[in-house]
Amino acid sequence: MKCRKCGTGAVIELRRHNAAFCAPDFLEFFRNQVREAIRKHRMFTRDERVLVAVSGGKDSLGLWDVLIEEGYQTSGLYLDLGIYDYSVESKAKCEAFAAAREVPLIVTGVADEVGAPVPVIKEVTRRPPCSGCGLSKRYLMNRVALEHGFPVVATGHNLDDEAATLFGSVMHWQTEALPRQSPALASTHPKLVRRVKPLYRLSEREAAAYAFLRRIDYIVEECPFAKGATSIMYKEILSRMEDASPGAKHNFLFGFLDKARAAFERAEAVSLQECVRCGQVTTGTVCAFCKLSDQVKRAT
Ligand code: Q46
Ligand code: ZN
Repeated sequence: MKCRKCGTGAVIELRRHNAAFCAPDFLEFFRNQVREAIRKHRMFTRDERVLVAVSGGKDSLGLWDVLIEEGYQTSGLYLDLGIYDYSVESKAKCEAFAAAREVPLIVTGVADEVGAPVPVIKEVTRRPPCSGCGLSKRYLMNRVALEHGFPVVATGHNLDDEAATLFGSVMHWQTEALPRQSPALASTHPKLVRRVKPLYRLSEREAAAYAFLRRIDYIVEECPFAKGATSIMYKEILSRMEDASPGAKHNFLFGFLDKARAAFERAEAVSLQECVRCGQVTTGTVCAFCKLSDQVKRAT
């Protein structure tokens, strides 16, 4: 196997691109895909400060690494979910990464903000852990960005994540979720920051290879609550399709983005208000996050 660029021995084959690369040329390919994502969706400029949401995993730390190398003004945001050893270890990985590169890292504890860590929220609400966790993460990312003056939050979602989310939304015909499936969500209210996913063109395997070749020390274990999540099942199904037909994930996601997404955009815009309690954006009177923390406080 020879590198497509320079002809020396390749370390990785990308069947989807019908190509193989040596280590330096793979790293350049990876960075090029990120550059293309940022350019195509006008994610952010060099004058803007970017808040990178990091979990300690290969995707988000890999993304942060690329953005630092590219000279963007970044800070990391680690949300401490309070999920046993997993959170202790993933926080340590983020802190070590930030310290080694001398970049700022903001740490916010879900337990401090909601009143309890994710495992307790799960008990109190009697709902799947990812429900309260996801809600808290989306809310806190936006609020922390606003409080610190960041116009945009970048997350490490990759092609596999995005294809699996799309698959889930299509399986259940969640037509309200489909227009929000995008590599870049604009700010639709002064209190909503932009949300972007610069790794959406890169697969999970490519993100793992990047982190490995860059010697990034990331947490390999998944969140203990990820086991049995339907998104994992969707990823497995899509990976089987990818094995049989390289490019299947890419075609599924990019076909939707290019050809179908616009058809699901709702004509009537939802009216956004500010939560009477916390001032963050909501469609009701009190936001879902304030309702969740009320429920947690009553029960604990
Ligand atoms: S949502 Fe669910 Fe994740 Fe939260 S509870 Fe764990 S698996 S961390 S991406
Ligand atoms: Zn609120």
